[in-house]
Amino acid sequence: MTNPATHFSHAISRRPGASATKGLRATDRGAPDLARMRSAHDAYIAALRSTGAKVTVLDAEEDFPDAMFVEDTALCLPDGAIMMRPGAASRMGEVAQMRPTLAALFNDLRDIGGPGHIEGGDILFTGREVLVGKSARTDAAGVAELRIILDEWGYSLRELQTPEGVLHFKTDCSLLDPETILSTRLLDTGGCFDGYRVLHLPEGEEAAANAIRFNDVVLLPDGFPKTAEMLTREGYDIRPIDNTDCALLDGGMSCLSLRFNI
Ligand code: CIR
Repeated sequence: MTNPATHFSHAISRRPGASATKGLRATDRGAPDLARMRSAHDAYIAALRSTGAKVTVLDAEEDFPDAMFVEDTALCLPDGAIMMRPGAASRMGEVAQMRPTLAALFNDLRDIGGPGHIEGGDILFTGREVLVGKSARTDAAGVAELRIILDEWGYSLRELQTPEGVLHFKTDCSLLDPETILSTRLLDTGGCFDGYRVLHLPEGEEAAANAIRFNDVVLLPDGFPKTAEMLTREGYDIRPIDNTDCALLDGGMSCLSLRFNI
């Protein structure tokens, strides 16, 4: 039986729109180059498809500059999908845009109704548990509402804290296999990954932390040679993807898709 945290039959992505140049960012290091961003996005989709998965690519959504970061709109599990409630006001409307697509695929579709907030980037499903980092986007009330649904579905949820100044929990970590987490040293303090094998990002390459294990490959931001070498040495089949432009908007590999089995 394949692990639902690493092996997927489907993914959903959304093409970057021209409005992506206005996407949220903690620090303004310039606007993304749209042509390069779109070609990196194409390479990302091709890497997902190369594993045999079906990838649905939704049209760009110009009204929502961050809509390409679809991961934040939902949590998809074998039992059903849960629509999130983003903590960023400008991103709230993205959820309604995604909902019909997931409603057509999942029999059990739930909603985080509020008043709390939670974004998918703060949730790491490892197969044995769901780790959720509170952050500037995800609050205790949002986590509590998620917990009620996950209790019903039989998952254990562990509430953690995303470090100050880090956008999402998964900005700083990724699941490489059901036993192994790739993490920055900053996040891996306080025992949040006790019971897992942890590979630390080499110093200076912390920006490579947001990778994804997708079937038998690991999509990794390009340009981090020490991390690429470490993961290859550990036996992972890595696919480097240009993340230059998404990085300007604080995005990485996980943000660009919803991944699930149906
Ligand atoms: C934002 O600030 O919401 C977007 N510019 C980036 C979202 C990245 N999403 C993710 O890490 N799951």
